[in-house]
Amino acid sequence: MTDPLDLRVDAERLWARLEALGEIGAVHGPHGERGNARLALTDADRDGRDLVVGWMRDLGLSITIDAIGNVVGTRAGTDPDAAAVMMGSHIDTVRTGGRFDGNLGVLAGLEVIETLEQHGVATRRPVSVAFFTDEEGARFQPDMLGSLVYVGGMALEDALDVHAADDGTRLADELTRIGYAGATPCPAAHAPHAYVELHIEQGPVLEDEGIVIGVVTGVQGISWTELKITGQSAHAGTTPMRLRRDPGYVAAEVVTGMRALANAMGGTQVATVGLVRFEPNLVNVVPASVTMTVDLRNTDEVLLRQAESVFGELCQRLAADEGVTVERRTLARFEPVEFHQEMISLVETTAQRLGHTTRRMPSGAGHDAQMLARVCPTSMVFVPSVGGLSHNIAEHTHPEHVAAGADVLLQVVLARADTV
Ligand code: HGY
Ligand code: MN
Ligand code: MN
Repeated sequence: MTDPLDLRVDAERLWARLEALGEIGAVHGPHGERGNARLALTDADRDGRDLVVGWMRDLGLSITIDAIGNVVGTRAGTDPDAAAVMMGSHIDTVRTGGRFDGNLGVLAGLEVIETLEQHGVATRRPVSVAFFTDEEGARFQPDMLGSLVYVGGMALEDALDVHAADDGTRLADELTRIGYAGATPCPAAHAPHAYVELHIEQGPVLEDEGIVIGVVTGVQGISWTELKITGQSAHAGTTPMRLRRDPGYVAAEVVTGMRALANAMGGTQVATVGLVRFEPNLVNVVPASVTMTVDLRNTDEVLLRQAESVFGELCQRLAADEGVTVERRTLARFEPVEFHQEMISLVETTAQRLGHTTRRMPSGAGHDAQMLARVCPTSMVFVPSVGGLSHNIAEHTHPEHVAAGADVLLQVVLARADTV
């Protein structure tokens, strides 16, 4: 029998599953890019869920689906009362997503379990793999919604009653429609013993520095705001500039103002306007209203609050100058999260034992791990993103890095699950 410390995943089997899941909601680009569009609770998300649940069933896992649609597959340990070591991530994607964001963490978790099964490795603790509902938050805000409910950070009723930003669809209705309104209560009755998530970095750092494994120390703070700017619709030709109350102009000032804010603050401050919707959106009509979103992030909570207050002051000044109203709605607000020191060190020493280069780093992106960190010792393993690209159908991670990340995940899980 192989010494558990020498166990490695079956990289081809893992890659084949990534390819298979990547065919669901596949998006093909003009230069051979192969991405994914599986917005939360759409038919494509349902099909992806069905595929992964089928693989869980094939592995003989006990499967739970909870009331917000989180799915957990568990391989029994020798001690039925022991809390599980959990791996996981998400399989919903943004509309222009890649095949690795989230998918890698879930399928690598499945691969770890299959490797244990294949080699007859028994563990005292159960080992589970989860995919959480609506991690992206692109359709239903906030992001990490499913894992937030899972850990008790958002009331189930409030989450079920979230309406999609674009067409107003109610989350609970979509969950029922795709057949994933589960019977298992949430928040979860028991916290995992530990949680570890493999994820692509989604940025340029590891690739730029030639490092294979990112040892993730935490997640930066996230602030999502929706603005509804209301002015006066008017004729584009007859209305003198001095009489205009143009929400489109205010929106443009917010876009450039956020870029200027991030540049002025420097450090880890980032600012993004990803959504702008004009009404009535016609060539010869001064807009009546504009709906837009602002995504601000910083690793430092004090600086993030500073950025938010500069943003708020800009909105007030623009509203007064242009004679429009600006209504603000918070879509997501999460403070920076520090992961568990022992788990961080375990990822680091494990990766180094396997011969991989490592560097410690915070995550610029939000992850389900930042919610699990509220209830159990948690850390993450990053692998490089080619060109630092993600939330782009060209997203790619080299097969050898996928295998390296999955092997680190396997060995971290074995270290916490107590092999017998
Ligand atoms: O927005 C994020 O950071 C994540 O992709 N939900
Ligand atoms: Mn992700
Ligand atoms: Mn993402």
